[in-house]
Amino acid sequence: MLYHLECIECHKKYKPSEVVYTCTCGGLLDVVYDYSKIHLTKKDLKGPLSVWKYRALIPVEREPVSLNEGGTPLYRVDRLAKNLGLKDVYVKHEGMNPTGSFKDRGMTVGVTKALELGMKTVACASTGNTSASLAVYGAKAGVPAVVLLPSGKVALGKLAQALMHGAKVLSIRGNFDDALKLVRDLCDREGFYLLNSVNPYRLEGQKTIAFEIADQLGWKAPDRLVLPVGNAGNITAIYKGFKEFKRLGIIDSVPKMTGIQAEGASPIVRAIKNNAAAITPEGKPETVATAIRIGNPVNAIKALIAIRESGGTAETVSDDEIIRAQQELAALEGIGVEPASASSIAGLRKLVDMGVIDRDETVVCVTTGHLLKDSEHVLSVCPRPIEIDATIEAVRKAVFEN
Ligand code: AN7
Repeated sequence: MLYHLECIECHKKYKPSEVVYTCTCGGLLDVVYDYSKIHLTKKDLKGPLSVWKYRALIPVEREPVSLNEGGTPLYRVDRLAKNLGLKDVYVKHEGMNPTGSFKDRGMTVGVTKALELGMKTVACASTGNTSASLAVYGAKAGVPAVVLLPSGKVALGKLAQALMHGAKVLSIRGNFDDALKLVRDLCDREGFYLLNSVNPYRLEGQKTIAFEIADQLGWKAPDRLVLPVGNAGNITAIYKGFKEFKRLGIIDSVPKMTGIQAEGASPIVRAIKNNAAAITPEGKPETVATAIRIGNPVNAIKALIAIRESGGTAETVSDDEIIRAQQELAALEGIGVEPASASSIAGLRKLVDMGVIDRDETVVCVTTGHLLKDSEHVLSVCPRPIEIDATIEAVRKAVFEN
């Protein structure tokens, strides 16, 4: 067997044919490969970018359930960089995936795995994007999807996707952490396949963000990677991707993994600052960035390892800083992202100002979701359209006068 599942705490092993999400000891699972049997070189990686280009490092056998995910742009953002006082900044815009977020990379793998395991229903809890992606990939696979959302706290674009693509959408009177607990119980009782990022196969798809960045930078890793952290799956996955490419001799180094959380939902940042072995969950997470309104990140232990091992760090940003960064990225670079994604830019600015990030570093910020996911928020922070009569005088007056 080329790979197996293994507990990161007690190292107990599980076969790929087992439906299991966490170890009997409670530890998180990782997909572990026999790298001596994987021969992947830069030459094998010619051609357009996509998640399934890296099949040699993706643990499924069957034909993928795919909508052409991955292959997102890496933009060089010189005007923003100048504004921040840096020289070399890039944005990996994951909002350009089929459903408008990075979650598609994990879902194409996770839903394919569900079919491979013969699962009849897929399910997740979500702050929004995971549910949109699961609804879409469930539809593509012809498998019913059940999604549990925190009532009143999901951006409209994401909810619209989950509804239109035919998921059973349940609005839970509680927050994301409550919904996740519930869906884990539901999956255990009903035999539904759990597709939150506690499922290690999801992360195997998401690690392709690292592979693409390395390729787009000319087979190099950046000095630093900055990204929003909610349930802490993505930071874990991207770190794994860079480590794998280093191990296979495709790149020479791994970036300093730098996680950004909103002030009102920052258990990982507190654990890093306090040098704690584990997080202390937050009972009442709150932020304008609803995607990362999470108090008890399920992948916290893996994320703490990624941040510490790579020499990275974690920092909080306020809602005002998030909104300012969102507007700055939109106006200076033409890149439209949702609030959670803008936290990476806000965090970069803060860490440069604090002197933590060196002005000579090459930095890649991951923007995880598209602006249109949360247009209600846009209307609350941007000026309203100017309503006028349909005459040229009125138009000229509005254009030239304040
Ligand atoms: C835009 O959809 O958790 O740290 O349920 O939608 O891997 O959780 C979304 C997370 C960042 C955080 N940016 O990623 C969900 C959900 C956006 C997101 C994150 C999310 P993780």
